[in-house]
Amino acid sequence: MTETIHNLDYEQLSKLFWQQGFIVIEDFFDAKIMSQSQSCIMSHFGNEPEYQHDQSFIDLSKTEVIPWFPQEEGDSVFDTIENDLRLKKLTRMVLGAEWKNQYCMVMFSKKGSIGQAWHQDCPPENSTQFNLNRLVYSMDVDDDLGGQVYIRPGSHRFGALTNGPLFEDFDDQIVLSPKKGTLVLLHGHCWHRIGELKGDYRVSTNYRAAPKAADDSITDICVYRNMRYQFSTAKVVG
Ligand SMILES: O=C(O)CCC(=O)C(=O)O
Ligand SMILES: [Fe+2]
Repeated sequence: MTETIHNLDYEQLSKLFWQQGFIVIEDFFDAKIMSQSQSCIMSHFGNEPEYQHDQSFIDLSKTEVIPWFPQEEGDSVFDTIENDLRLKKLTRMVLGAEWKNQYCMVMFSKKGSIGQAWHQDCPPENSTQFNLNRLVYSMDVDDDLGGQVYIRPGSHRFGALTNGPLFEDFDDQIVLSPKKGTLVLLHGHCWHRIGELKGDYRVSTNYRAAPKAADDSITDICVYRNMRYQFSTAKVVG
């Protein structure tokens, strides 16, 4: 089911995205721009970054990750990646001519992070209301590092996550180990989680986009197996 596509057949990639709820393209970005992005991220986080989310959110959601919105600070490497014409074309093929950028969010995990529990980035009840994760990996994720990406293929059509263990292994889950330069497109309704980090740190950057019809606050409520959490109010809402 997980196909890795190397040449850019935009039609085929879009079809595969809608079948699986995600696609993986290795070597989408060249090593030079990935290294630039990575060193910018590392100099921002330094050696001892602190978790910024509310402690009760971290405890409840099992999400040990530190977000950063780098475009607010104006380093142009993030704009260069966001403006990549192939990325824009692929996004257009997947979302249609009318789509919008949401924001660029770097996610940093420290040594010992348990990762992120199964979640959907936004409520799945209305199929027109979703975000598109455009995940760019500026460092290798592999077995030794941990922090792999777990996805249930086709689960953007399954509706809301069922109750159950927050890090359950599903028989049909797939596990991605994205290398430096890999682009992963992932539908926000698709069930996904991040595995435990065994190495020192892990970095991913999400250039979130959405269909034009999606609400601008679409990712304000994240769906977990044990709760729905609203970031703007820092409250459990269901
Ligand atoms: O860090 C990743 O690989 C993906 C994290 C995630 O769940 C997301 O960006 O929605
Ligand atoms: Fe997510």
